[in-house]
Amino acid sequence: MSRLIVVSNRVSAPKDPAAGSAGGLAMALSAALRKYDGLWFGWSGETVETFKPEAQFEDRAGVTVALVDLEAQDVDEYYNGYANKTLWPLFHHRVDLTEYERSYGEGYERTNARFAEVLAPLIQPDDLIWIHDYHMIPLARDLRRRGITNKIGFFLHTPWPARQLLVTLPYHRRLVESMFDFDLLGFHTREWLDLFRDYVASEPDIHGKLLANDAMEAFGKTVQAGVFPIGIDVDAFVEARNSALGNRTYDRMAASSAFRSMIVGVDRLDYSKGLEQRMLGYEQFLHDNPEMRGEVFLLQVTPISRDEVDTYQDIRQRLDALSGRINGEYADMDWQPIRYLNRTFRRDQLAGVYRAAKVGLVTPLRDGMNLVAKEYVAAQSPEDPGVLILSRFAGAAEQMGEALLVNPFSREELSDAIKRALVMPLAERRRKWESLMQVVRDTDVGVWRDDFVASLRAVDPQ
Ligand code: ADQ
Repeated sequence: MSRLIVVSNRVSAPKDPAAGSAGGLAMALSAALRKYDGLWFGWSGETVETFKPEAQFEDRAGVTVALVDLEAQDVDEYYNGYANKTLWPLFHHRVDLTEYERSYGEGYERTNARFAEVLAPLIQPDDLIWIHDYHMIPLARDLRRRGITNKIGFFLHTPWPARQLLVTLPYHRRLVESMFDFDLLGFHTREWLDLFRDYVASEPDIHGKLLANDAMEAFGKTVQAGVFPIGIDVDAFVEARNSALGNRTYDRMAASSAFRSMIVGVDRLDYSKGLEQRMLGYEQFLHDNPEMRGEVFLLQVTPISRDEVDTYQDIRQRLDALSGRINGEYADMDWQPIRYLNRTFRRDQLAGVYRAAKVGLVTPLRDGMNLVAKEYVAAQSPEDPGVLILSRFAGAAEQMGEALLVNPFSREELSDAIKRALVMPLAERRRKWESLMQVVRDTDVGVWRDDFVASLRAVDPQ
């Protein structure tokens, strides 16, 4: 059987899977790599004075990882620059936050060429190569330039943007053209794939054609594409919920909430997650429903991320101020409406917190999929499940129509949905949960991974 080579900006294969902090994606890819005797390649997270085109190998719980160090300028221009200040905001429809610096684009191209230089000699003739995310879009092209003819797949974890916004990117054509050097392109939802197809069909002079079964032709090449909705490791999550620490956390939350209903939000600190709008919607709910004040609280768990980027420092300050203002205005001697925490938790603790929450508030302004929505559902107790409020702009909404779908830009809609979730009768909560849990189970992370690998294996080579 052919080997699988997974490539991502950061290698998240856990050193100790038993520690319980690794995400489902890291665990699922690690499991695949153990099965296919593969390799996980990516940036080590370290910088060096002068780039050396060689990888350092490590064994992480039976998975071989190959790590490359980058120069500080690469990290600035490729990672903090083009990936996180250009493509991330653009792909989340925030052209107002997108920085169009030419040096970032040059750093992105240079660093991907460096990855190709190190990776190419590690590839054996039958290997399947699976590249992840917007950091590494040109990598297939750079590998092809080095004579690599293996099947190469790409999976985009973010949304794909509307053509009208994508064309604000200088060199957008070069970026899309490099995607035609993959054999298979994977997106979370039909909507993201359709937006990509719209670009191919409408952009002048690229001679784009839409073919049967989501294949496409442009730039004189063809590529196959497909929808592969990512999921969570459901069994691991249910186990985490039932673990000793999961139960202890649940008991602790139940005791500390003193019969108040908990609403939970769990998100990286990122402007795409709609955290300000969420707090404003919750404030609206407190305003609209004076009789329910004191009976609920919002636990917002938000670890700091990408703090080297100015926009992230700005939003952090705004959230500190907003949560402080709402607490100042509404809190009572024995009640605080928002508990806002900037920290991470282990998966079993998170599962306990989710289970104790009557409402899961997942309201990104735009999100590739959103795994918190699925984790919240998987952690609920079947006898007395909580209610998921989900943004219609999360990729997850395409599968999870039984959630209370909301427009996160509207504080009134958020307020109404919170009220409805809190008073929803048990029979309706159960019915909704059963149908959502079925979806979460049917499309778990193993199904996602195996579907993608099988589709890549089956694709006709370029
Ligand atoms: P993210 O933007 O990181 O991922 P998401 O899918 O919600 O978003 O995954 C976040 C993960 O981090 C979840 O597993 C969650 O449990 C964990 N997490 C968040 N806060 C935490 C905390 N305080 N402590 C511990 N864990 C915490 C990107 C895309 C998404 C897409 C995923 C997978 O932006 O749209 O769903 O990749 O493709």
